[in-house]
Amino acid sequence: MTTPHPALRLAPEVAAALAAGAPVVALESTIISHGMPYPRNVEMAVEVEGIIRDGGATPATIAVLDGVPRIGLERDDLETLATHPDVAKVSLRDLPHVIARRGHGATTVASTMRLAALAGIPVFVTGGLGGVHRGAATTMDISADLTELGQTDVTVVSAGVKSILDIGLTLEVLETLGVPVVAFGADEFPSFYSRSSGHRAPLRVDSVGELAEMMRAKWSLGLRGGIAVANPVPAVDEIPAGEIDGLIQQALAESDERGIRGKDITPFLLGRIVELSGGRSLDTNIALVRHNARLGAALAVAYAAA
Ligand code: PSU
Ligand code: MN
Repeated sequence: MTTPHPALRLAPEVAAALAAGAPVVALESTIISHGMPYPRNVEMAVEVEGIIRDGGATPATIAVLDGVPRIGLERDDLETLATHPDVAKVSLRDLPHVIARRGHGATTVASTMRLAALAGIPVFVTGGLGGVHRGAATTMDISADLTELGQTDVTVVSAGVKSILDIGLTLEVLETLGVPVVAFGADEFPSFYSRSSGHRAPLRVDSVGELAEMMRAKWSLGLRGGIAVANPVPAVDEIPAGEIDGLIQQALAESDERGIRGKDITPFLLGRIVELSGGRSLDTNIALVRHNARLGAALAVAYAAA
């Protein structure tokens, strides 16, 4: 077991689970503060922690509160993240600043991965990964989620990459960075709201035992970095690509018109897609996070058992 970094504050149950070598699943907080509207965000956060417990693992939602990186939160903390007017979206580059000013920060996939690794947690569940934005050839807008996957030893379970991003280029960058990208139980790489993306998944795995084996194989060889597990949204919950694509195009056009840039782009697009879909995209988003939580808990259990 890795000794958790002393700058982190671990919830007692998370510290106990890690010390015992019991399964723990990390969860991010940008999805709460900047990815979903209140009160569905906090309801989702509480429910997902319950799903992870039911799956036999201890949930550890990660955020920065009053400048302290926290691993495992209380209900009140989740409420703060969902409602406080001044919660920064904190990617890797933002961590020193939010800590220095003793602020609140919701962590993205990149910063959650790093804090999870510093705590000694190898499995992390989220909704969607950041990636290469459309038009990145001129904007150079590529999420730090990708570079973090290239260097930090945490397996991230998501529902793939949204088509607000350039999915093909995202897969190319992950290949360059040496990140195994695995579709779970599918041949096609999923696109978050949809089971399809038009891109074949680089790798396919059908059992959590094999995923756990991959984690061991990768890290025992000293191959640094994460594994991206893409878990397709259940068919009953998906919004077919043909239906969501028009809304995504409209949201992208509006973000261009309004000159939205950088870290504000993803939250803007997600919010607009919820509005334009009449709330349907939010239902799908919550359904896929639940589905990922079940897989992540099973994976954490399988990896801890080995
Ligand atoms: N995709 C979602 N919901 C989210 C995000 C992405 O469906 O909440 C968040 C995640 O925290 C992800 C971040 O790590 O957006 C990526 O932001 P950026 O592109 O600015 O790195
Ligand atoms: Mn960006």
